Parts: sequence; C-alpha cells; structure tokens
Amino acid sequence: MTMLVPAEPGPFAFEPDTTALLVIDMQRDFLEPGGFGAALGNDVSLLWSAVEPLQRVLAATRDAGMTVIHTREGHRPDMTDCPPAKLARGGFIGSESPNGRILIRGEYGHDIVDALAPAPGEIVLDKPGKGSFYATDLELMLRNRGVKSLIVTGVTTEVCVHTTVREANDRGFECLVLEDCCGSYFPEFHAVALRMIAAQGGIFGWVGTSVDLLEQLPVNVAAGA
Ligand code: C5J
Repeated sequence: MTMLVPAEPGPFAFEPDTTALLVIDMQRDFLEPGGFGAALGNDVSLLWSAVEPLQRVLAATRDAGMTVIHTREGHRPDMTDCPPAKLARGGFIGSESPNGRILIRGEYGHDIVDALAPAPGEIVLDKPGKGSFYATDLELMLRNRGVKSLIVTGVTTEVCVHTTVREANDRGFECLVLEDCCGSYFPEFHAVALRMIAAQGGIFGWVGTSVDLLEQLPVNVAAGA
C-alpha cells in the first residue's frame, strides 16, 4: 500500500508499515517559559504553532498503526554525557529552573509537553546530542522494525530536526519533513532550513505539510487500500 504525498521536490512515496513518525524534542524545556529555550533569550511561544498539526498527525499515525518515536534532548543527572564544549555554550544545562534542572533526564522540564504526551507503547528516545542517531539505539530499532522512511516533526527546525534528517539521510532513510509540524525561535532559520532539505533535487529529503499527509493517511489506511 504505497502512499504519495505532495511535497518538494516531488511526491513522497511511503508505506505506513515501513514508516515511522519521529517527534523531535517537544519538551517543556524548549516550549515553556523557564526552560532552556527561554534561558537563551528566545520567545518560546513561537514553537507552539507546531502543536495542533502534530496532534492531528499523531492521531492519524496511531490509527494507522505506524511506529511513533518521541525524542528528548537531555543529560544524565551527573552530566557525564554532556560534553564540556556543549556546556560552555549552553551554560544553563543542569541549572535549576521552575521546571527542575534544565535538560536533565527525570526533571519535569525535560519531559514532553502534555499536549503531545506519548501513548503507551510508543518509543521515547533520550539523546545527549542534537541528532537523534548520535549515541542512541535509534538506528538499531528502526532496522529491527523494517523502517525505511521517516516522517520528521518537532523542534527546532534548524537544529535537532535538521541534524536528525542529515543523519537519517546518510543512513539511507527517506525523510519527509512536515513544515507546519516543526518550529524555530527564528522564523527565517525555519524557512531556510526547510529549503535546504528539499533543494538540489531533495539533497536531504522531502518537505511537505500535515494537511497533504493527512489527506492520504486516514482515507487509504481505513480502506485497507
Ligand atoms: C536545540 C533542539 N535547539 N531540540 N535543541 O538546542 O533543537
């Protein structure tokens, strides 16, 4: 059952059985006041435009029985997995905040926002870096499940989403990035990051919208086509 989603630079073909939805770092520390994003001086409200479309995509992919993976950027409480070079430029990591220690696993702020809470059985992947493949078992899990394509969403577009798409592309996974399900503190970076993915014949992957994906997904899956 191959599905075709209108996208740039051309239609994205995928099969739900071999496709996973990746929801990257929709954590309180990036989306809510008092966390990492806010400590860096960003307007965290800019990321919330992705939440409602992502809720719809999550509902459809769950209905379709697709693999759903949520990632969380963060570190062990003793921060032994946080490179000094990262800490030096993100000096708030490990600091106390109203939501607990910033970007530390187990803290309230490190977890995913309530609106996008993982459903039972969905994979929640903790990662110490920007890329979802770096120092994680993501590739192993995808290969074990026979996943070939990824629908990529989350924040921020030009940092963790982009790094993950590049890593995935190098590993042979075909990525469709849903532009309305991603977000950035810098609208211009969001736009350019998406253009970079689809440029040059789709040098890193495809860029589409949740609306176009959802036009395909529920209808075709419900019909068992
Ligand atoms: C950042 C991320 N922006 N999840 N992390 O530092 O994109």
